[in-house]
Amino acid sequence: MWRLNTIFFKLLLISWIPGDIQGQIVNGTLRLVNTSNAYEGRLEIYYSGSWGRICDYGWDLPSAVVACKQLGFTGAHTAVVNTSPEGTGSFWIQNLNCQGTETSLEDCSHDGVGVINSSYCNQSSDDAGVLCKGPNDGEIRLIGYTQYFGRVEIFYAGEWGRVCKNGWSLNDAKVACRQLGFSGALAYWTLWSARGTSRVVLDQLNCAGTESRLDACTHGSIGYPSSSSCSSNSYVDAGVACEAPDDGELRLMDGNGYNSGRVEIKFAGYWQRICDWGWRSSEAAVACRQLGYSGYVRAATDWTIKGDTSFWLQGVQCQGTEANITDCSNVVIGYYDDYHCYSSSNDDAGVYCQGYLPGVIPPSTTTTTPTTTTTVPRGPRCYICSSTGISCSRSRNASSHSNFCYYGHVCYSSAMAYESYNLFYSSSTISYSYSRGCRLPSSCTSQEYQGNTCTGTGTRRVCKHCCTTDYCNGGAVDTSQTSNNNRGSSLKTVCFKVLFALLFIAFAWN
Ligand SMILES: *[C@@H]1O[C@H](CO)[C@@H](O)[C@H](O)[C@H]1NC(C)=O
Ligand SMILES: *[C@@H]1O[C@H](CO)[C@@H](O)[C@H](O)[C@H]1NC(C)=O
Ligand SMILES: *[C@@H]1O[C@H](CO)[C@@H](O)[C@H](O)[C@H]1NC(C)=O
Ligand SMILES: *[C@@H]1O[C@H](CO)[C@@H](O)[C@H](O)[C@H]1NC(C)=O
Ligand SMILES: *[C@@H]1O[C@H](CO)[C@@H](O)[C@H](O)[C@H]1NC(C)=O
Ligand SMILES: CC(=O)N[C@H]1CO[C@H](CO)[C@@H](O)[C@@H]1O
Repeated sequence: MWRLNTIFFKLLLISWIPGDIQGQIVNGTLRLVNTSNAYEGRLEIYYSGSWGRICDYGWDLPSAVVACKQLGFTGAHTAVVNTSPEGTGSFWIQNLNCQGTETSLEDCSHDGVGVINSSYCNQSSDDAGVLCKGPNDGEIRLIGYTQYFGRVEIFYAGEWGRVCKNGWSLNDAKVACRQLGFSGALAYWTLWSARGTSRVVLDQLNCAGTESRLDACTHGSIGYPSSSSCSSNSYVDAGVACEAPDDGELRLMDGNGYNSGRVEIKFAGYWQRICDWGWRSSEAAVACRQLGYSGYVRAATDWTIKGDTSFWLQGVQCQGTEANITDCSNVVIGYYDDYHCYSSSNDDAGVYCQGYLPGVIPPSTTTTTPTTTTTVPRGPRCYICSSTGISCSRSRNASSHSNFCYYGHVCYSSAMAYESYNLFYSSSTISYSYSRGCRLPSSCTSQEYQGNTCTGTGTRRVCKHCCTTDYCNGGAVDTSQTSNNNRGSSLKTVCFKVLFALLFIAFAWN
């Protein structure tokens, strides 16, 4: 009997939902009209047998909180004015002034039911609306290239929306990355190019940088960003690159597969290019060291095969003794200028490293590319690049980059012509690539500076030259030097076959 009473009492409680007793709607009941989702819309209130509008004159967040709670939500994010689409018919109340603790709107002070001043409540606009709180609000995710690198989306009103770039800064990016569980932010973007198509829900973020979530930062009205700069049809997405455990890793691409290539660097889980602007022997030395080679042969600019991503780095400045590229100065991630680094051009930094990675010996089937040797004429002039087979499609004005002299331009008197051979080994043959141009004496590698340095397997030898005086010496391949085996450590055949297979898998994977 007692139990039955309890159940009956519970049923009674459950059915005691204000506004609907036995199917009859009572004064003060609220409803959301014309909602695009379950959490927001225009408000209507019931009095004397009919639904009417609520005027947005006096409408504020405490009132919206009361309205949302009355509707069964936990609270409100935004008090919406001039709600669209607008309502039709008459307003019931205006000038609501809730404290936020009331249980229904009619408990709040207002000008009286049906008391409407048309100076404030225009029949063809001025509807009050709400965007109420829901579960998972404020969660964020990245849409882009990797889990660390993308444009930011944030969850409100039951769906993922976009974050507008206005006011977006590194501090905001730091908070976003921390909220995602990463240690910090490397860079931020205010013009993410693969823009989102969903609704822009948040803008004017202004984080101090110490918050643990984006929604704890100062921000604009949730769901109602500044209309002038955050149009959903525009490129307005805020983007971030968050710190990843393997930031700064290097790899060689589009080279001989063993010890040469253009250099790519990984940040935010994503491989991108390094621009050759400012790329000299000291940077090449660090890159080769970090990659695990015993040394470097030379730095290369304008790598013939260009990368197809953007650049992560430009103008990095190394002493030459650093362990990692990221230990060098001027490592500014993600920012490069179109003047020095064109994504669509061959502006990739490259290296020719010395030796091979431990245990890696190229198979004897390595293709060799015989190169004709040419005698280098004397004089401080660069060579017309078309004769070297290196693309000359870009004609940069050498005088605007005092440190560099590009192919096809006349050298300054202080620059020197050079001719350089790079060795590609196999167990039975040596092949080499060959390039020439002009550069400042200070950018010759130490080996080049010493003149002829010979390396080889002992059966055939190829040497390279760099100018040691104001003009080049004879550029013919010098076969007179004794050899200096350039291979990595000699391991047993079985061992290196396994390692080579691993290397092959690594390259295929990439
Ligand atoms: C409902 O509100 C109207 C307008 O204020 C009032 O005239 C009417 O008496 C109310 N009805 C009830 C049941 O409170
Ligand atoms: C409506 O508001 C205007 C402006 O505040 C005021 O001048 C006018 O007297 C008000 N009308 C009524 C009927 O209260
Ligand atoms: C109401 O607002 C609309 C649009 O702002 C305007 O065209 C109209 O003249 C206004 N009507 C009154 C009565 O103020
Ligand atoms: C250098 O970078 C590699 C990743 O390429 C990393 O494993 C290593 O710990 C770094 N070394 C130093 C000294 O920072
Ligand atoms: C390079 O630029 C300088 C100054 O802007 C100009 O005087 C010179 O003619 C240019 N040289 C070439 C080869 O375009
Ligand atoms: C309940 C309600 O007001 N529904 C309206 C939603 O908006 C459309 C037009 O936008 C109206 O036709 C409906 O009457």
